[in-house]
Amino acid sequence: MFLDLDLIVRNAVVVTASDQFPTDIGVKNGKIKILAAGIPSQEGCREIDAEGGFVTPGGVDSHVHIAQSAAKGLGARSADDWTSGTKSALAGGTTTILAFAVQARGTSLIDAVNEYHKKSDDHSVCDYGYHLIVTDPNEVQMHTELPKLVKEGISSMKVYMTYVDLKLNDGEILNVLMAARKYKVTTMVHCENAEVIDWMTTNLQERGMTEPWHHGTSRPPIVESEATNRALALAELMDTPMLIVHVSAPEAVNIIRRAQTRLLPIYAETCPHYATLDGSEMRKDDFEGAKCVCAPPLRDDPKDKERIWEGLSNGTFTVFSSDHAPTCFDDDRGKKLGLIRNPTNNPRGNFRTIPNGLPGVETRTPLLWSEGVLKGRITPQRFVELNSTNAAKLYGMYPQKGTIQPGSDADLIIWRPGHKRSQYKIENSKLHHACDYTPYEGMMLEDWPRYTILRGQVVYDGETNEVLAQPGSGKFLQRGSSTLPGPRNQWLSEWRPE
Ligand code: DUC
Ligand code: ZN
Repeated sequence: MFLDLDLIVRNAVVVTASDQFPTDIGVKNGKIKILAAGIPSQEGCREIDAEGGFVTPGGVDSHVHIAQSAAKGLGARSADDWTSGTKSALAGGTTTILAFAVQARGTSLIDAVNEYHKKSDDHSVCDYGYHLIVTDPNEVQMHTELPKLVKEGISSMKVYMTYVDLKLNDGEILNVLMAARKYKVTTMVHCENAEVIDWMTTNLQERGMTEPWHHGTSRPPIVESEATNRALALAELMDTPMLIVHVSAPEAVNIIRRAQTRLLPIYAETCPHYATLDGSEMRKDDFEGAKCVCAPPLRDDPKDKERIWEGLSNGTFTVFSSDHAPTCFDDDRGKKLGLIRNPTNNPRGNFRTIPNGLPGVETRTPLLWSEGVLKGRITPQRFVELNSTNAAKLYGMYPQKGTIQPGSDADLIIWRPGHKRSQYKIENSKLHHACDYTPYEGMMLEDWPRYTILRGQVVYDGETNEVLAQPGSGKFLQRGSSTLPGPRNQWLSEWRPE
C-alpha cells in the first residue's frame, strides 16, 4: 500500500488520554493518516526517529494573555506580542493557545474580537483561538453579538468577580450564564471576592503594609473559596457548565470536588505556579517579590502545593493552563509600576499597582511532564488529559486538537528517549518569550521537548533550541461547543431560563 506521506515519526511510544502504545506515525497534509508499526519508507517523505521516546499530543494552553488590551487603569504593558508569545509556546511543546479578547465596558464584543484579530493574524506561529472577556453583559451583547461570534467559532467567555474594570455582580453573571446555556458557550470564572479584597487593601495601606507579599495578605484563601462557592451556586441555579480558572486554594479545590461528586458539570483549572511555587517567592528582597505577584496569590503554606498535585492526579482539575501574563520586571510599565522610589533611595513596594501575573507559556508543559509524570505524581495518560485533551474537549476543538489519532491535526511533542534524557536547567536566557525573567530561574527539570510538530511541520528543534515557524503560520481556530458533560435539566425551583 502506497500511503503518499509527508512525514513518518518512527519508533514512537504514543500516549493519549487513555492509552500508551509503540507505533510509527504517518502524516499527510498536516493530519495524522496512520498509526501502525513498520510503515514502509517512501521517497521524498521526511522521517524522524523517536528512538522509543514518548510522543504526546501538542499542548493546548487554554489560558494565555498576550498583547491583551489593558482594561485595567494601570497602563501595564504586555511583555509579549503575538510572535514572541507564540514562539515561546512552541518551544515548550504547546501548539494551540486560547487568548482573551477583552470587551471594555460600554463597547462591543465584536469590535473587541476584530481588534484582537489585527494583533494576532499574520503574527502567530501557533494555532489559536479567543475567549471573550465579558464586562458588559447587556441584551444586545448577549443575544445579538454573542450568537454571531459563536458562529465565527468563538465558543467560550470569561467573567471576573474582581477587578474594578472587569468585575460583574451576581446578577450580571446570571445574565452571562443564561446566554451561555442558550448558545452552548463555555463559561470561565475568575473567583475572588472583590469587596473583601478592596477592604483589606485599604486597611493594609492605612497600616503601611504595602510590600509585594502583602498582596497575598490582602487575599487569604477564603477570598477565593467564598467566591468559588458563590460561582458554583450560580452555575447550579442556571444548570450550566462552568470552569473555575486558576484555582490555588485547597479550600476551593474541596468545594469544586464536592460539586463534581454531586455530578454537577463543574470543571477546574490550575496553573504551574500554584503546583510548584509558594508565597515565600513574594518575600524576596529588593522588590524581586513582585515577579511572583499574581491573582489568586501563591499560597503561603508550602504543603498546599501537594494538595494541588492531588487534584491534578485525582481528576478534580480538568486542565492545566499557564495563565501566561507577562510584564517585564525592569520596566516602568511592568512590575515597577508598583515600585515607590523614595528620596532616601530605599525602594518600597505598593502591591496595589503591581501588575498581576507571571510568564509561563513555555515552561507549562515541561513542568507538568517533569514534575508530574517523571516524578511519579501523575500518569502519562493524565498528563495528556491535563495538557491537551480536556482543553480541546471543553473548548470545542476535539478531535482536531488534543489527541493523536487518524484524522487529527499532526500536532506532536516528541520527548527525549530515556537514554538521551538529561537534566534541563530553566534559565530565562534560553526561553523565547520577551519577558526579562522567569519565576522558575534555576529550576532543574528531567526533560524538555526534543521536537514540537504543528500540523506535520517541525516548528521547534530542541537540539538547537530554535523555533522554525514563520509569523503568520499559526491558524485561527473556529471552535465548536464543549463535548464534556453539559446541562442536566435539574432545577432548584420551578424557575426555568425561558
Ligand atoms: N491574574 C489575573 O487575574 N489575570 C492575569 C494574571 C493573574 O495573575
Ligand atoms: Zn488569566
